[in-house]
Amino acid sequence: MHTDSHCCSHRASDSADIRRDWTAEDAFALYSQPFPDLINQAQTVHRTHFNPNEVQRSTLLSVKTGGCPEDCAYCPQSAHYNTGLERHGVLPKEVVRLKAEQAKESGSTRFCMGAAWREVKDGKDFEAILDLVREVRSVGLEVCCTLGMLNESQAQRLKDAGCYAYNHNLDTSPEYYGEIISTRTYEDRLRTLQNVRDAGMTVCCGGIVGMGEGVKDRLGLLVQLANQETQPESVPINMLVKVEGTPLAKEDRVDPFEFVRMVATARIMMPQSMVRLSAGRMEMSDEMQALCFIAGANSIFAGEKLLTTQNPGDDHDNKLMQRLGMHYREGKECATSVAA
Ligand code: SAM
Ligand code: DTB
Ligand code: SF4
Repeated sequence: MHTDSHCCSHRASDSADIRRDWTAEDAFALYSQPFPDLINQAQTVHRTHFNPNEVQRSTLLSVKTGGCPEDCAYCPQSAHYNTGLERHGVLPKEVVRLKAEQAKESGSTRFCMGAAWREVKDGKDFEAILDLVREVRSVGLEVCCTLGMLNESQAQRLKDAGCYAYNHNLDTSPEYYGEIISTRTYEDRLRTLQNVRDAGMTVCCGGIVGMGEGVKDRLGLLVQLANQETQPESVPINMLVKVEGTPLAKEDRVDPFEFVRMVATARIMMPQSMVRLSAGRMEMSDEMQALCFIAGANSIFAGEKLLTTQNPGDDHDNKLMQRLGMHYREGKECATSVAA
């Protein structure tokens, strides 16, 4: 039976069924099973740890948009590509508070603030972000930030301001990484993840499917995530949003079954993590999303916008939940359990 103890994407402690010695062969053996066997295994694992009918919601807000010096080939916010995006500096506190209140009102339990930075730099902008973290925390939402690379003291200051989780994706396998990003290394990413852990924040770390990578790279990412000393509490699985002007704008469409296989494999390898069905839902049919939930996805981004691109919105999502007889996770326990 599932337990209800997984408030706010947080687990109290790892249990014995968490393996951290996955090999590429193990992952491939899971992934390549006959589809019904794979789904059955993933759903069985899912039911052991979670309510299979429940989905948690997070709301994203881009608090600093565009003009990023990194060259991530998928990203509309990179200054290396002309995507026609309107840039803005760190948003005022009043604007962010209003968005956070609306997010809470609509049923989100987590509010994730993103900045198009390569790394956090000490100074005015970081002080403004710390202020935003305190403000959103005071609304009674779990706060998550995604700001690029962080050093140890910056991670500690974020944590002390009330930031609960930090999103920092590995995106793909170490082998394929250089095809997608040249301005930073896999090791840079791992170092920030360690700083986040050491500061006591929870880790949100996942990747993107559909960037021209092979199955080996997708599974290489999952092996990296699952073999970490502590598995990430949240694992966002994004399907590439193809944005005009980026080098990946013309990539082939991902086979929906391949994507569902990826979700199911993530669920089996990281049994206690929240698996978040992240970017790309505009291109997914309701049936494909339902398959992802059955395969163990138990979180989504809510609202009409991700950071800069479109997302299905509450009306659509609420209808889907209703048709599936599923429900959203309530946020009440959350606000008390993460009191700063
Ligand atoms: N600049 C910070 C960083 O890179 O960590 C934070 C913001 S960045 C936009 C957050 C994540 O969004 C990226 O790591 C990537 O996985 C995801 N992302 C960005 N553009 C995407 C796209 N077009 N499709 C799918 N996921 C995307
Ligand atoms: C994640 O893995 N996906 C979210 C969140 N973490 C920050 C971001 C998706 C961004 C999609 C492109 C955009 O809207 O700019
Ligand atoms: Fe986009 Fe983040 Fe890469 Fe900057 S670092 S280009 S915001 S994904």
